[in-house]
Amino acid sequence: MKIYILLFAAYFSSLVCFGQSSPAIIPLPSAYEGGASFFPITSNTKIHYTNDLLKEEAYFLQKELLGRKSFPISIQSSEATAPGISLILRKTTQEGYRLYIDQSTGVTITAATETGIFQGIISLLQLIDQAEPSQHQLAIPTWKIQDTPAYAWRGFMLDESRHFFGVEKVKSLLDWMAFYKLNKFHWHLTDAQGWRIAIKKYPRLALIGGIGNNSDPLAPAQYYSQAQIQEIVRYAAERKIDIIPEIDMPGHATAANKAYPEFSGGGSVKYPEFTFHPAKEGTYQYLTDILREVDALFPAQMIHLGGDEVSFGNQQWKNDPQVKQLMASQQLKDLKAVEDYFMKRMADSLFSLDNTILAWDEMAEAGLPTGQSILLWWRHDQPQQLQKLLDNDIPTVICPRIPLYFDFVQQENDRYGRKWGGKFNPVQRVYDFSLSKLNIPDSKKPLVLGFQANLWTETVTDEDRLDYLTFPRLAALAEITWTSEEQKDFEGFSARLKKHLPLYQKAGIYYHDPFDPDT
Ligand code: TNX
Repeated sequence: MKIYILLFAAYFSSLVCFGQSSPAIIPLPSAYEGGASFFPITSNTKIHYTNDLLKEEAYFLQKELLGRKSFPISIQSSEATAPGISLILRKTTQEGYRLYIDQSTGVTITAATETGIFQGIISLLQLIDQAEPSQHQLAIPTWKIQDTPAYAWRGFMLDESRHFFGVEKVKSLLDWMAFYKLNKFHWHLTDAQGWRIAIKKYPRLALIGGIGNNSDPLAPAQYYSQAQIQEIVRYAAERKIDIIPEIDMPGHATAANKAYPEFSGGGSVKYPEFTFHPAKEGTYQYLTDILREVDALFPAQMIHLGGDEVSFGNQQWKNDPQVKQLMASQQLKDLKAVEDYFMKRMADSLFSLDNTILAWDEMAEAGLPTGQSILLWWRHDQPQQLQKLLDNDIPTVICPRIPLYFDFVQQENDRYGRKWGGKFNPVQRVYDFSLSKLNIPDSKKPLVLGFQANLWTETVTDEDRLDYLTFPRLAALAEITWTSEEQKDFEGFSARLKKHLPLYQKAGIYYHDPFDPDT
């Protein structure tokens, strides 16, 4: 067995990836060869699995073949006796999968885990999507692929506070994330403009906090019921995606404070009622009760606590007698220390629920529990924040505004959307981003878990606009998180992307076409 694995590894590492055409798979696989002939999937082809753990994956492939190509084929829980599609779990230490398509023996997907099998299925589906349509067969090019992700964190964030999109759109985004092997969905569910998750103990959070959005402060309440959340979590799990909910605190709390003003810590002239109150014991109990329900809804055991931009709204803390008393008793020297104290207490609550704590880079020096916290570096104009995270040995997700904020426009002449000092995020800027742009010493590189793009939705008023900002940059994101830096090449990516644009069109996605200056 061991020898087989070694031979296998040696064989694939000898494959030459460059200078030959590549499969139109995004993200580009680590190693591949072949592709010159075809294996036909016909209505007699069967999906085979022998390990019960793979039942769900087999069913997923069956369902997708029917859905995408109107092609029903059956599943057999036995080894293949004729050319078919075999799903095989095999012990290896390597992440990822092997997809081997042979003219006479058919399709074999091998991996160490169900997730690896799923990733192999996705690559197969990308090839199937591009197969010439025919009623009787799907001709799949005979690629032999060995594939391993470069990073464990391949994330996308959606803000549903500023505008709300609902179950169907979120499911469609999860479909596309899975299609691009992205695996972490960071769900920004609360912010100043709206609270979007039902909490049983505090029903007014959704009923009152859910009223309004960035376009219309009086829009009827929109939020997810707990049953809807569970449905979305299940849908994501089927696609091997973890969902990380964000309950933003102590800032960005205006919507919650509208519902339960007794826990408000006030704000500033520009951002009234922006914070929770850091010096009332009740606030910590209230938020802990909320987190207990959130924890029960999200099995990934990771919750994002925000911690960003608290300074926008903590001016009232300065003159509050209770805050002054807290500062004296806890020896907190300034308002930043109050902020850190707040986050540390809430992190302790989450820690006791055995959750990993996530927060924005403002929390670099708050002393959140080591080994149990992950921070996200977003302020591209403050590289010293990234430096601090790494100096403090904090596992980090990289999501700088430039180039990974998808609310920033992707072309010069867009009228809506953001830019930063004239800079914006065209698909090539996203694609060209990599760790080597950041000057990180080799010894600190293992702290980087991966990359994430964030879609903030102040300017995203409807689904078309969401699509227009997300596609095709989601494909570029996939490639910076999965494909190794040495393999990246924008020209090759563009050639593959051109084959994906018709898929967006077919799915009714309102995408931006980077190759057509008129879109
Ligand atoms: C900054 S990123 C924010 C968001 C905004 C975004 C707009 C972060 C942690 N905070 O609240 O929506 O900029 O680009």
